[in-house]
Amino acid sequence: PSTIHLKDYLPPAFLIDQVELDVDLHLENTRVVSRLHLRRNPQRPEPGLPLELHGQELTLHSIQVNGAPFSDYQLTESGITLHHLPDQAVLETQVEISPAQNTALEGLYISGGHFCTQCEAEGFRRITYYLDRPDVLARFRTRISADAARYPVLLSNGNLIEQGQLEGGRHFVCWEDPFPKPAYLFALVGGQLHAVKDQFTTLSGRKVALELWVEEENLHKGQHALTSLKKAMQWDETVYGREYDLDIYMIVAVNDFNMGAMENKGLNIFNSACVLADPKSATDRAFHRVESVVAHEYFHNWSGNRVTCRDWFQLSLKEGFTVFRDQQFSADQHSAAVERIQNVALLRTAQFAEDAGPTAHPVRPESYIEINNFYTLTIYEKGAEIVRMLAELLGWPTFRRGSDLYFERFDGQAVTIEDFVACMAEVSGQDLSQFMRWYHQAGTPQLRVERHYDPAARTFTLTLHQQTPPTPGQSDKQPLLIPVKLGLLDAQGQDLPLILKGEALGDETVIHLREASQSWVFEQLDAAPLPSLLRGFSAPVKLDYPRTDAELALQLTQDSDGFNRWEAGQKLALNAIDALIQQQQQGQDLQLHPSLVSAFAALLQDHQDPMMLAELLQLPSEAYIAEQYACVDIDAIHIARDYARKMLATRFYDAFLALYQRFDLQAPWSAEPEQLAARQLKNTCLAYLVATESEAAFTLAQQQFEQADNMTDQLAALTALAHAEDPAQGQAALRAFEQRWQQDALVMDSWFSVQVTRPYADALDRLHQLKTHPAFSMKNPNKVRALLGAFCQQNPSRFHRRDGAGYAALADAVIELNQLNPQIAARLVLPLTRHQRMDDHRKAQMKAELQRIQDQPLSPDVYEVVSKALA
Ligand code: HT7
Ligand code: ZN
Repeated sequence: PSTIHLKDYLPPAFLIDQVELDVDLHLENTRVVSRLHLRRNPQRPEPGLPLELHGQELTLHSIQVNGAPFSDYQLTESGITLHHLPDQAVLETQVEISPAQNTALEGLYISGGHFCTQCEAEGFRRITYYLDRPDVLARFRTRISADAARYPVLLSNGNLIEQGQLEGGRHFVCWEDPFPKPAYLFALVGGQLHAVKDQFTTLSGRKVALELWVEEENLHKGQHALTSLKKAMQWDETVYGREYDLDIYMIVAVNDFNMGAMENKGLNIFNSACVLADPKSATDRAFHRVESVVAHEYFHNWSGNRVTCRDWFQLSLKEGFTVFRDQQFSADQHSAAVERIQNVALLRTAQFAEDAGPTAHPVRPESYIEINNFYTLTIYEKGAEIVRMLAELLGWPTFRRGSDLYFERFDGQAVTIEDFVACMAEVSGQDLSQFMRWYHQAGTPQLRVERHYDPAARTFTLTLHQQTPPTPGQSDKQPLLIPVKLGLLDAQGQDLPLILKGEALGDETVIHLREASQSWVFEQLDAAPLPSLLRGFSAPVKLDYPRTDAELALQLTQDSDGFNRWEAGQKLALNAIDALIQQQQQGQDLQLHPSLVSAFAALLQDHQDPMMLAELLQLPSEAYIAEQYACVDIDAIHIARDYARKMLATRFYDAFLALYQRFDLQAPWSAEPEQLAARQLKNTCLAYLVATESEAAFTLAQQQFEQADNMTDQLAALTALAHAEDPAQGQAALRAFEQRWQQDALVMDSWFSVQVTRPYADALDRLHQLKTHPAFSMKNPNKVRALLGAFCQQNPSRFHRRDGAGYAALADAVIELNQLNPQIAARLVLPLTRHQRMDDHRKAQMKAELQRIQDQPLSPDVYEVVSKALA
């Protein structure tokens, strides 16, 4: 497979002003007629350039130019090159495609008997020959015809302009999208669907019809998405001044989908897991996911659709900015501190691991083989952190002026990350050239902290050293501009006034670290303060900041920054777990460090915000613990964390029980924030209670399982029972759950995941059994993620079994999926690529499985990932 380089970017030889598509839908042989209104691109004045159209798995029937047959072309596997075209032309192609055979779920395919499309990044070329690149923006008119009884609903982008009956029981519709768009935003749906409808009135008084199209049996699961959509529409008007532009906004739910959702202009297509929710069948987490994904796709209408990417190297231009926007939205709807904690937890486990592994890449990559492999946590989450830092550096009002300028200046254009940052530099007058390194350098910077108090001078000197480790292809790293938000705490944990060079800065400030090492001298301090650094996680860095247990305990209970309170608790827990790991490695008896016990005592006494308390009581995940070590002892981590959890559960059994019983178990479900927080905290307590493996706790879990009127409580109880050491504890509940929910594909996903995340030796046997369950299918990405993804990513001690059977199971699945769905196969294989910090025995086994995959005929998607991991 060939590598595509950013440095080779050239504008297209032709532009397309208008596209007329005629799609005649049939399962096996859909006919697509496309008429492209072309003209030469003035940006490419070289004489006689041919037109190179992309096309994949298309059967070509005919080509005409300006109404006459045309034969001056060459056909290849990846497209068609047309020579000696006039400067302006209407090019008509007729092709045939087979949606029923399309298991890759890119282009036009079938899900649950409905036709649907996925065109980002390069799916449109599987529908017709086209300039399938984001810098070619055209107006689309789409005529769809299909069997009227089987596909009564036919949708595409824009406004419905015509419809009617045809012979042979067929019908047609015609849609026109007035906004020029790149082909990746094209969408088409055909099926027996039903709509939940609503309306939104924009700030300027326009009425927008909102339609959520689902299968009939899911109509009752649609309200939450529509409510979320209206909240998002209003939020974008209020916070970013952005109004919706078409008269209709449609969302369609499909069961087979490679990712979460897709922001096609006026016709979003969603994975049903990210749009359907009712309290009986969906957890609070699922409700939150629906709200944030609906908002994310809606926000793309400006950050992505109205202003799009020049090329796929600029992907984070739309994704990083849009994730930042959806995070701001969620923070405004819920607890801002808890939202930040959860986002950072994901970043620091999964994105930091990606940035330290063989597939590490800059947020603006230089090259790729398969663009689908670059829809990564780095592009999305680290990209969002970069935008967050910009907002922090500029301050919100200036950042907002920069965003207004960006949308105004580039509306209707395909642009670059430089264009975005240039707007921010222009409105702020700041030189952001050093800041651009965040986009170009891969790897997570490390910040080392030194502190010195001078009692005679009453000054406190804070010194920060930054260093970014080498990553594949980038050995030398330059210092970054790192915004560090901080406060100084006194002995009681109160914020001290900050005075730097005689200037009073209030309780909190943001210092700008630019050099490899830099110092700040804070004045007029009567005693050594405790710095509260990187408040709100103001930059995506690893902080090496040694503190005593007493200092961490002070921050945990007193820091005015919610994020840093949580962070101090995590650090205390990491220290205690590290001590347990060392005790094991030295063959000593395990003894939990008293500082963590005292921290839990303090937390459980202090009846604070229940949502925050539920977060504070969580121990760091095994994945995050593993992130702390250059050589990972996977078994020791599992044993140490489990021991700490059980010790805390036993020591505080009564406190957890009292807290658990504080909540009325019979209270009917409600979406109110207090109820949601209560469920979070109650289920955190239940997990600790059951960790003691006491009969009384199992009885509580059993009662909750039977009485719950909502999925959050039911699934929490099921998980507690099914993750007991004795597999018999969970058997009855698992069977009852299966009986109750076997018709609900989304709930069955949770049932699969619960079983394979059991942290015991039988988890892999369960995985093998469940692969033959009638509800499982390798062709459905949600099922693959629920079973194989959950086992490999959420059950580290079982995936990394010493006998290598976990690795073999993953490799077998990747080899099978490589044929069916390369995009999903290339994502699934990622846990096998994280072998660098494993012990030699496991490293060798992981590499052997990667080699076994590499020895197969591979898709470019899997080839790219596996070859990087073996390099
Ligand atoms: N912009 C979309 C990214 C995407 C995608 C979505 C569904 C299936 C395949 C896909 N490939 C790329 C989703 C988003 O970030 O909003
Ligand atoms: Zn997105």
